[in-house]
Amino acid sequence: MEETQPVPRVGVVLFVLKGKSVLLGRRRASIGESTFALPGGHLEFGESFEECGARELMEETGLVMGKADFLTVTNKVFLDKSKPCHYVIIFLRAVLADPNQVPQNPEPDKCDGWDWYDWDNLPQPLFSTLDEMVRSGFNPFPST
Ligand code: 8DG
Ligand code: MG
Ligand code: MG
Repeated sequence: MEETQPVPRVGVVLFVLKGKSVLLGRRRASIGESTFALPGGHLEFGESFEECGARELMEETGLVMGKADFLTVTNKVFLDKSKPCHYVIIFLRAVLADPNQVPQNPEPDKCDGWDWYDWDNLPQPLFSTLDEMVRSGFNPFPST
């Protein structure tokens, strides 16, 4: 059988914000195993970034996404894996449709659970791409 060449994939990842807190979960996945990461996943054919973000948030946390805004984009190659990966990641800032809704963990094979963490006191270790953003001074909160 013909070997398929690796290709870059597109992901949508969400900074879900509540007050001064952000939603994080500890990953159970080959990339970033045991690190705290944002909800998100792969863009599916025909989806807008917002549709992908809302679907991944629902699949991963059961939460309903409210208003979302584009924040930034990264282009990252993960070479340290047995199977190298290349991701273009679209980062959105989002709030919940209902700020009182509590996160669930419908994919326990992929995540230990979700919780809110104060931006000024983030848990460690953070997922590498998130860690790089935080260290560079990136701030997902609206400037007003
Ligand atoms: P899917 O099957 O549900 O479509 O995908 P997933 O299993 O939810 O994908 P994912 O690994 O959570 O996200 C896709 C890739 O996005 C991930 O392998 C690496 C990249 N990525 C970053 N930063 C972050 C982040 O903070 N959170 C998440 N979830 N993915 C991130 O570069
Ligand atoms: Mg997912
Ligand atoms: Mg995911």
